[in-house]
Amino acid sequence: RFSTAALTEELVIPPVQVNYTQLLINGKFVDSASGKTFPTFDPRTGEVIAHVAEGDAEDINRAVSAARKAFDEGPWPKMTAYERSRIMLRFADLVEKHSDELAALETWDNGKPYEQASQAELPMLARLFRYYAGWADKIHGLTVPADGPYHVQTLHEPIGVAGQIIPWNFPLLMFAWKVGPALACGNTIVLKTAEQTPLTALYVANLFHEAGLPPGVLNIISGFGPTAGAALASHMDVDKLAFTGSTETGKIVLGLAAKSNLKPVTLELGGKSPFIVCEDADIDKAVELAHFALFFNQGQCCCAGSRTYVHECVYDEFIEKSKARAMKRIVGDPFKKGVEQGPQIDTEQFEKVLRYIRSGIESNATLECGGGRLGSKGFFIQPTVFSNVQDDMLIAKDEIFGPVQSILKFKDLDEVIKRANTTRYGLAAGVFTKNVDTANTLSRALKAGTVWVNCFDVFDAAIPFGGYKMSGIGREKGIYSLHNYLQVKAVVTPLKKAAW
Ligand code: TXE
Repeated sequence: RFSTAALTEELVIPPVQVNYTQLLINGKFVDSASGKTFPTFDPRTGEVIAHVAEGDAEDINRAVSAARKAFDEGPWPKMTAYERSRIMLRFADLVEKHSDELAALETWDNGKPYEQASQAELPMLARLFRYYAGWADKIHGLTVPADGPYHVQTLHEPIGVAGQIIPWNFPLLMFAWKVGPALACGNTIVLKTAEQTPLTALYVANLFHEAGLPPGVLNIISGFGPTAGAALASHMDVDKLAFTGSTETGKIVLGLAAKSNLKPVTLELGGKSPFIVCEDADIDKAVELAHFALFFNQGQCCCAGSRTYVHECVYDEFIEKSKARAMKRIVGDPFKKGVEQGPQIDTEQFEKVLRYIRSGIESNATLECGGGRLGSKGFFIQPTVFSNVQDDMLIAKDEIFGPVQSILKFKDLDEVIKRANTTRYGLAAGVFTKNVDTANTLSRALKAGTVWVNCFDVFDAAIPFGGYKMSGIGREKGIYSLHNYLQVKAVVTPLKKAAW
């Protein structure tokens, strides 16, 4: 039993314990077929939190069979949409009831600040399920005017068994983005969590059953990518695959889907998003927003504003103030009040970020502050700012996924548009200006799935999210995500002469 109260003087957090470590198949917690387990770690210390059942191909088979039966035999897809939406609403209420324990468990397994988990992510989790509960009974087809004596209608049907693979940076939100729309449309699900963060999805899936979800509708498999993940992506009885993670793994799962049963795939992948500060911007606000755009969630955001382009007229002032802001950033135990930045997720990501910092120094970018690990325990990294970054440096091209801000200088709009778009990614972009013409020009010219103007990381349930280019395929959230989980069937019936 872990008591967070011991870790903090100022913040009172309920003690939390790990209750669920098995796989969730057909509404029951079960061991893996092999009996194997794997450890999940506390990123503050590198110590083991718990051993979790390790799912493999055989467990994916068991989970897919349960999801198939629940889809084919019901009751889920055959329930009224209103009944489905009531269960989703009850689930959202339970999330709110358990929100303190859930936030603590998320922080423990992931390392993100408790205040962020409890004040931002848990409310968003409940909100997203309420949003999609609202859609459940508003999904309907069309009547279509055809050239001839036919009555033509489209039926929007659930697609079947959805396979979903999620990453570790926002374990609960990624669960919500995937599960919410799939359930609203009447699908059944096998979801594989990330091996770094298996705990909270098991907890919330159990709440879903408490809310009345029938067995087999939502199955959760903890396990590794090349085993459990690959088995899910290549399963012949999975009708749709949704994946969030790296571009490299996205290519692999797309290939596995193609080689197996050609299941449709949505992908939400990496990014290298530009954040453009124009000469007319309020510099203090721009500095704060650019800082937030990059450092939020330890820099572990697919849409992080990781190329900060600053107009030459305000560049020097911007660098000074960005450096001062980063040096003030409060890094420490994520359970403590006021802490803005916790540890990176694991040793692999920690080493990757430090490698990129070394690469920035070696390529002669100017290290303004930070540049190394913080402390000697856990995976903490100093908030790091580089100036004089050039487009061809690795730190300006690759997704670092850590607290490393790269600041680049630009002269005019045409130039910055071209440079901002010269990337294999296209997930998001930020624009900071007081001029509406500049805002309109940039937001139309930037090749990115989201453009935030004078704001960043606004993640309303109704706003679609997804990438251009190698940042992905398809959109999640909003009405757009429903299309990922529906088949459209055209039904054509000849009309009698009198009716025509
Ligand atoms: O990602 P992976 P990793 C980026 C970020 C990070 C890098 C590597 O740059 O540094 O990816 O992180 C499962 N078949 N993002 O290694 O491997 C895996 O088990 C099927 C961006 O964690 O893509 C996990 O559940 N599945 C990102 C999920 O894929 C496989 C969020 C993501 O892991 C698999 C995370 C396989 N062969 C990392 N191999 C974002 N877009 O937000 C792995 N997986």
